[in-house]
Amino acid sequence: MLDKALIQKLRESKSIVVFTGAGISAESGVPTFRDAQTGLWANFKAEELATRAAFRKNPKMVWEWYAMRRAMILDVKPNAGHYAIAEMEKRRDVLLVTQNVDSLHSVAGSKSVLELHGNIFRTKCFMNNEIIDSWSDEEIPPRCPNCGSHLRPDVVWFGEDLSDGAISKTEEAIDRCDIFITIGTSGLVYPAAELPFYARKAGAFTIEINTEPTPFSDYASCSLRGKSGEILPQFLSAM
Ligand code: BV8
Repeated sequence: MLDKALIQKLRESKSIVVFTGAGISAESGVPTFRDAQTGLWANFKAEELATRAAFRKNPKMVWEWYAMRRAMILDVKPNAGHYAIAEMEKRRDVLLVTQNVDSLHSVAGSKSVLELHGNIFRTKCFMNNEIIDSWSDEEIPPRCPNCGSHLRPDVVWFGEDLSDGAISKTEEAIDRCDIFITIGTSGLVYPAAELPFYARKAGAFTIEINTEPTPFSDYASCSLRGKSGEILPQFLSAM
């Protein structure tokens, strides 16, 4: 159960920034980044596969890793945590900033979603980053119909910059918000991992929801240990 002070904070809130990581999709059955890889990719860490170098070295293996993840995500549904955040948008001014590439927040009905690390269901040309909607499946990975280069998922790989303005747009929203909620992220990937600390410095009331402690836990105004799918519906009732 939430304590009275926290319920009061949520009740009085006007503007909220919600920041999510892979943990919010765990209860939908999507393995988190910390979970071990399986199958053909069992000997690789996600950080080793999600890079330009890995794609250049073995485009087929990396393309098929994303194809397997897309297929797995298409088989799952958003969970109570995703739906609670989507519902919050109808009761408060909410900006949802996610590190996830699985689209589950949008499927759950969230409208104001900022995808810091792209989206696994969008595909682009490896050479010029142009989004490509259709291609022939003769080859794996498929070729760009315009220039013949390989196609790749439109996600931000390690070593690649986030899209222009994503972080500054988030910081502008944080400067205006009274509550910042960070959910299901180990806080190990930068620059996204700096956002909760930015919110603390900006004077927001910072709430963490995670099943384990993280580098931010000791700095949060309130750090809740538990599952986001169980805690977020309680937040919604307080609003
Ligand atoms: C950048 C898309 C500037 C791809 C992702 C050396 C060279 C180059 C860069 C670096 C370098 N060293 C460091 C860097 C920076 C690097 C970085 O941070 N590396 C880390 C490994 C140290 N960052 C970058 O490269 C970024 N770009 O810096 O550009 C630059 C440019 C050139 C040169 C230098 C700098 C780009 C980073 C983006 C990478 N792309 N995703 C794909 O998906 O395939 S990151 C990916 O991993 C996710 O998007 C997510 O962001 C991250 C995983 O983190 P989490 O979401 O936190 O998930 P995780 O599994 O870790 O944790 C889950 C948590 O949930 C756990 O705490 C668990 O306890 C909790 N949980 C589980 N179940 C529940 C739960 N909580 C609540 N309820 C539950 N039920």
